[in-house]
Amino acid sequence: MLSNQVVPKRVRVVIVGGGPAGLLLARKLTRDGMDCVILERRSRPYVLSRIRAGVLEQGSVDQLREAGVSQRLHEEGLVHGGCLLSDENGHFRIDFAELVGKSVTVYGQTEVTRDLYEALDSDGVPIVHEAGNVRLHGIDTANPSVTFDRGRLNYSIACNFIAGCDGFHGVSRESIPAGARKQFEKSYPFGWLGVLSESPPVNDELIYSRSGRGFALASMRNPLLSRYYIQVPNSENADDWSADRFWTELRRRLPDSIAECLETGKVVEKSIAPIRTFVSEPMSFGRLFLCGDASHIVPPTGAKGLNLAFSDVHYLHDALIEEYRSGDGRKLKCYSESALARVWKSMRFSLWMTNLLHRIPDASEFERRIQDTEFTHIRDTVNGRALLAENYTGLPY
Ligand code: RFL
Ligand code: PHB
Repeated sequence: MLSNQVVPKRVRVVIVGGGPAGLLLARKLTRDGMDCVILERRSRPYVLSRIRAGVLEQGSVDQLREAGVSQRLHEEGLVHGGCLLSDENGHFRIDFAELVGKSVTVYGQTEVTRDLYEALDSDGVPIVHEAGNVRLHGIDTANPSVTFDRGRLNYSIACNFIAGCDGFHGVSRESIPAGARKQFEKSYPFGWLGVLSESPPVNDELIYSRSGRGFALASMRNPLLSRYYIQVPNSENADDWSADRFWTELRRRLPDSIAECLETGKVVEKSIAPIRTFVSEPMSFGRLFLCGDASHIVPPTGAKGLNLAFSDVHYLHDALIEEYRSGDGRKLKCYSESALARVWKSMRFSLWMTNLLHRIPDASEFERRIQDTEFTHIRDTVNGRALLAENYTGLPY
C-alpha cells in the first residue's frame, strides 16, 4: 500500500518488482542515499503469503546483516553445518563446517520478505502495490521512465536507472529488444510437489533423498514447521494429492530409519513447482539492469534461486553506488558480465545436483549406472563431498 506517500515524479532508480531482489536493492540504495521507488504488481498480503525458498548462503546472510535487516534472522534462523544425502543404501552427511568451514542458514523467503518490508516502511521508501500495466520507456536513452496504472489513475516516473526485479513473468526482460537478447532454456518432465506441514522436522538437518521412486527433500522452516518435497511428473495435479497419499509416498522415498521418525501434521500449503532452467543474456541494456529471476531460473535442487538474486543485487548496488558517488560508470558497464559469471556457476551446480538426485525418466541403464557411480563417488571421497559443500554453501562474490 502507498500509505501516506504520493507517487514521486522523479527518482534515481525505479525498481520494478517487490520480491526479495527488489526489496533488498531498495534497502541498500536507500541506506546509501539513493532515492528509489518500488512498483509491485501484487498486493502486499499476496507477496507476504508466498512460500518459496528456505536456505540462505552465508553471503546472503551477510548482505542482510549489512543492510540492517538481520535481527530476526539471527534470532530465529537455523544455522546448519551440514546436510544429509541418502539413497536406498543408507545416508551420509556432507559436513560443510569441516569440509569448507562454512554453513547455511535456514530462514524462509517469506520471513526475509517481511523483514525487508518492515525496514523499507521505516525508511519511508515508496512501495506501490497493485501497480498494473507497468511499461518501461527510453531504456537506451539518458532519460528513461516507467509508466503504470493504479486503480483508474495513470502515473509516469522519470529516472536515471531502472532495476528489473520482476521475476520470470515480469515485463522488464521483455523490454529488451529480442534481437539484443540471447536465451537459454531447458525444461524437465517433472516438478516438485511441496508441502508445508505443522509438524517438527524429521531431522535437524536437510535430507536430499534419491530413490527408485523419485527424489524427495526433507526441509524445514522452524522447529515446529516442516517443508517436504517429492518429485512428480509434470502431468500431476496437486489437488489429487491428499495428505495421506503425500505422506505415504514421502516415507517410501526416505531411508527406513528416517521414515520411521517422520511425524506428520496439518498441511498448511501444497503446490507443484516446475523444474526449469533459463538464462537471458545480457543482464543489462542501456539504463535497464535485470536482477534475479527476471534474468535466470535455476532448478531448486541446489537452493540457489534466492541466493543468486541476492548476489545480483550485490553487484548492481555496488555499481550504482560507484556511479552515484563518483560518476564512474565502469562497474555498471561490467554489471552483466560480473553477475552472469556467478549465475553460470550456480546454474552448473543446480543442474548437477538435479541430475544426481532425481529419477530421470527414459534414462538408459548406462546413464543410471553413471548416476549411481557419481553418488557413490561423492559419498566415498573427501573431494567429492567438498565440491558439493563449496557450491552449496555459496561461491564467493
Ligand atoms: P520474485 O520472488 O519472483 O519476485 C518478483 C516480483 O515481481 C513482481 N512482478 C511485477 N511487478 C510489477 N510489474 C510486473 N509486470 C511484475 N511482474 C512480476 C512479482 O509479483 C514479484 O513480487 O523474484 P526475485 O526477487 O528475483 O527472487 C527470486 C526468488 O524468489 C527465487 O529465485 C527463489 O524462490 C527460488 N527458490 C529457492 N531459492 C533459494 O535460494 N533457496 C531455496 O531453498 C529455494 N527454494 C525456490 C525454492 C523456488 C521455488 N519455487 C516456487 C519455484 C523452492 C521452490 C519450490
Ligand atoms: C526449502 O526449504 O524450501 C528448500 C530447501 C532446499 C532446497 C530447495 C527448497 O534445495
